Amino acid sequence: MVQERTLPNFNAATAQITKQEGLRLYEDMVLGRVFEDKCAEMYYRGKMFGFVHLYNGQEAVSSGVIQAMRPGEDFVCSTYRDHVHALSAGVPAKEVMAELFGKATGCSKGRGGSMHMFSAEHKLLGGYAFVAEGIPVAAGAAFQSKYRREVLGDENADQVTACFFGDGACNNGQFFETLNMAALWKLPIIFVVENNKWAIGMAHDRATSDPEIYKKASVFNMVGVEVDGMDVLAVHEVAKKAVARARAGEGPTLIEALTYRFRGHSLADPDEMRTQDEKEYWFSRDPIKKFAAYLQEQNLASQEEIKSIDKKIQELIDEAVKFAESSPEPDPSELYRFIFAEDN
Ligand SMILES: Cc1ncc(C[n+]2csc(CCOP(=O)(O)OP(=O)(O)O)c2C)c(N)n1
Ligand SMILES: [Mg+2]
Repeated sequence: MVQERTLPNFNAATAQITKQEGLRLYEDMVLGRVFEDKCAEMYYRGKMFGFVHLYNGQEAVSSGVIQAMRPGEDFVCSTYRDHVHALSAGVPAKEVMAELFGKATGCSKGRGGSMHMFSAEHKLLGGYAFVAEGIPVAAGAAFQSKYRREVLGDENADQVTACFFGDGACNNGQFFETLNMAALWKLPIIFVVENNKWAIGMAHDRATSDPEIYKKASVFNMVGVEVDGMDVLAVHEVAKKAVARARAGEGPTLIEALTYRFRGHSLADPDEMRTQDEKEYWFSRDPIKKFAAYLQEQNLASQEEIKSIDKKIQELIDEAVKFAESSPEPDPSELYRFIFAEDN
């Protein structure tokens, strides 16, 4: 038997989502899942190089949080497991796929690859290869919103920043230093820990003094909440509250989402450390299957509507692959471009 943490109580009836909201959350999660499954296929067919870290299983966290924000205005900061955060933030699937293929049409112009998705247009602050590297960067984005609003008097500068990172990152100094500053300065930021129980092959419980990460917020006088990261509605509810708190100038929140990655750490990982029992426990809690069933039970969607979303997303991803395959490589004459800022 797998010993798992007791999940926090959540009454779905309090969520009261509309049909439109429900379908949007569902579609966003399916987009992440189908995209990542296609990535695995393309990686093993030799279409992309370097490390590729997939997000399968964790979709409810990305969708639940980012769909509670204002697309194209609020900032999102990711890690090396960044494709799905980029998609939820609105970066077109074809641009994310092209980036993975190293093509000039990719969202980072083919210069970044899997771990370095970026989009100024969609306020995606980047994927970051170093563990915890994005945390201070996200605090910088939140600081500039506050500074522009309070010091420069820009009424429109009410953007919130969401900063995603893993359980492993919470043992890193940047986590503690940044949370201290964010709380001190009441920055408009939400820290989202995706606790998937593992940092490559290191089990979370063996690596940290108190495995309940949300409790670490209390030493900074910050609100800390734990949430079932396999339940998109539960994540969405806590995210909405955290976004509202940040936007109202009441400061940051630390959200610990209890989740699981369905694949190995990266596509090069044989995934031999985790037990079959543990994997099966979490597979049975698949956030997408669970939410599809919920939508139907609540009469928010019919089986046909669910199927038509699945089909639409499958087509979109097939198009994304065609786009990536037919796109040009970056031109060698542009080797030195995008290293320094340009004047235009
Ligand atoms: C500063 C730093 N140390 C070590 C590594 C090697 N490394 C890459 S991923 C990883 C595990 C991080 O786990 P976690 O933060 O839980 O994120 P997850 O992979 O589970 O999403 C480590 C140690 C790194 N990339 N950066
Ligand atoms: Mg982890």
